[in-house]
Amino acid sequence: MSRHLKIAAAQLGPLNRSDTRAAATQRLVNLLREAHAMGAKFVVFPELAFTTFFPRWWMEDQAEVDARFFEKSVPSKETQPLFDEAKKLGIGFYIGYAELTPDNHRYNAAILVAPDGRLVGKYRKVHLPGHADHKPKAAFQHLEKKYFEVGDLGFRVWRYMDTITGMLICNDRRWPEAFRVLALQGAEIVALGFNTPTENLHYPEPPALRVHHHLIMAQSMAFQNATWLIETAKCGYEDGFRMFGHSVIVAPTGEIAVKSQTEEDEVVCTNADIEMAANLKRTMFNFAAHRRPEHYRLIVERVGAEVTPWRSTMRAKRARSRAAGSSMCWWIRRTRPR
Ligand code: CDT
Repeated sequence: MSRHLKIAAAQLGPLNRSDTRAAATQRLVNLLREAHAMGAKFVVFPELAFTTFFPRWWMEDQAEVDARFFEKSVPSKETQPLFDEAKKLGIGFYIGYAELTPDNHRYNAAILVAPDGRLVGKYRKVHLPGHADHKPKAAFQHLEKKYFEVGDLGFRVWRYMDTITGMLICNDRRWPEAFRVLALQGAEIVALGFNTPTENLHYPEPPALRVHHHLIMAQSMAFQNATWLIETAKCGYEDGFRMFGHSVIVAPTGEIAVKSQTEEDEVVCTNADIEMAANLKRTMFNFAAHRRPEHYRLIVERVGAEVTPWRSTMRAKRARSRAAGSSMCWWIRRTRPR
């Protein structure tokens, strides 16, 4: 049985602070039309796709931040044309935005919309990178921990366009746990939007190495979880700060099916064989047959790495060997000075 779906990554070039939501929406509509002309049925837009990547600035007037960068409802009057066009063209899509809830919570969110315009699901970003404090000496800020709360919806999948589809956002792609939780629910497609600065805020790092990490993560996450993975960038010089492109669609084999070439508005598309994911889940990555969760308990019990100090390891081993009736075991002999 073959199951194919034409999937696309609709990358955005820079959206500056001065760009209105209406202007951003018009560009998204243009990308949607381009994807439609390529035959796409499911389109993934970037993280925070209606505005500039505002967490790069320290801002104190939260009311102004809310008005300029957060969405109180999606769609809104300004963003409605994207939803209308998608419905008209019969295209399903993923899009990221800054969500302000009626009870005043703020999340970095993404939604999944069906080709008939129905809202299928919502995800709120769990892994928030950066910091919450002002770093006046840094070239730019990464204040996701200031502006957003940790997502409270978990990692879910949806029956969607004859597939099982899950959503993640940007920094989530660095955490294998996020992908595995989706894969354990049968995810065949993972959609993810990102904004990744070309410069590392925390320590000097060659930009090419950052792209290398982005690509090896995408390839390994797709393969080890037997999913199609669509990762879409917002990129280019946004308000003078560069973010890299390299939007990719990766097959469940870990091979890059298509990749963007620019740091501008650009669509890449592929005809995805969804059964390829299902087959790998029955064979190499048949979780039910091969996983050993009884040995993975630390994954959920421990947050940070804890290394037992060498001295207490020695003491524990000595005590164990004494209890076993041996006065000295091989590892003490080996560590004793000769
Ligand atoms: N938007 C986002 O999550 N960006 C992060 C930057 C990490 S460096 C603070 C990313 O993982 O790409």
